[in-house]
Amino acid sequence: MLKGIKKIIGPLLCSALLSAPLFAKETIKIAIAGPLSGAYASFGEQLWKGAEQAAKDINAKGGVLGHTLELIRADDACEPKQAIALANRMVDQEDVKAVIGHFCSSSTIPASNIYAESDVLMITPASTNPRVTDRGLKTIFRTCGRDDQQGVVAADFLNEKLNAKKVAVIHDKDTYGKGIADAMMKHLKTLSIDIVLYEGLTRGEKDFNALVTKIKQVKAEAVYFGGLHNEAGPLVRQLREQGSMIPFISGDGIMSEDFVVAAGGAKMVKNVYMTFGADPRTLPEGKRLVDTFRKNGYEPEGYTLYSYATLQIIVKAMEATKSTQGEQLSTWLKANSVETIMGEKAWDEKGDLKTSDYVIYFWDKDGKYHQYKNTVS
Ligand code: ABU
Repeated sequence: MLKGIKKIIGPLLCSALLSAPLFAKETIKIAIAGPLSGAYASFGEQLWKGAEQAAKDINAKGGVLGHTLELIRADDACEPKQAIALANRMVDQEDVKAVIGHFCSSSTIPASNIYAESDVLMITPASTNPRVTDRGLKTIFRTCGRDDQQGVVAADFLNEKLNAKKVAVIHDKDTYGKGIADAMMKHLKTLSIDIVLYEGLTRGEKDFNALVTKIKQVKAEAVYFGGLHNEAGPLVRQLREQGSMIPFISGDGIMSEDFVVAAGGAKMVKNVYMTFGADPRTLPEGKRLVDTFRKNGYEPEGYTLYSYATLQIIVKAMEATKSTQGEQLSTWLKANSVETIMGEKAWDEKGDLKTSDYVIYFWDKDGKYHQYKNTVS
């Protein structure tokens, strides 16, 4: 009911918020939604740190048409039920004008229904499952790619560079993990590569020794894992402890140095690869920002700069439309591109980026990741 009324009177209120002097001191609230606690908190921290720095920089230059940005911490712990409750709270109680997040696709998908119904713009910097944007919700966007894009890059790498003929495909049974494993496998099948094992593990478990034994029994020449670092780490460690040095490849769900910690140290992640967008830390547009993060003792890894860019995009759309109404922002974003710290971004009708930039990374002897350019040194 509240949501229905908001949708009808929303445009009036929003236009008042951005134009009337009466409300000149009112802040514009933006939710930063993701796992800010729990096993995947390092990813939530990436989203928070990026948006926090962006808000600081934007507010220092006068905010959004004179309004200060206020960020709201929205912790879903990567739990779909918590994400739904949180989305309702952000919309009904916090009255947020846009959402950066969520991180986990399994949270983003149900939460996005609530934002769309309430006419609130949601841009996820990190949820890569195709269903985030394939459901046709008008106010839902992303600043990352899709798993049907990164899965193909991983399969081609297994075929062309690793020359693996027998691959074990493991996933964590979650929306993202199973989805990316299946997308990768679909392309692998077109390359006539044998899938010698296809199995789901349970999130939160730490002992994968029985699974590793199976991987060895089927004589897999490489392992593909769909899931997050908390499970990828122990899996690769136990593989190495059982004496197998076969290549291990995964997706953006392990894009955190916490993966190395979960694996038991840098020596365990030798011969580990992953897919992720081209490293935004190396772009000239972001150099000064990267230096600022590093000066403050924070390495802007993974999705940190994606989150920074996402707030730039939201602000640009609000300034251009003089509105916070989701559908107006959406229409503008689908018709315009935005210059960000990660370069120029533009979207298709579904809210997906028009350009995909997935590449392969490897982990070096010090436990740092680098883009793979035909060598791991
Ligand atoms: N894309 C990596 C992990 C987040 C998710 O899509 O669930």
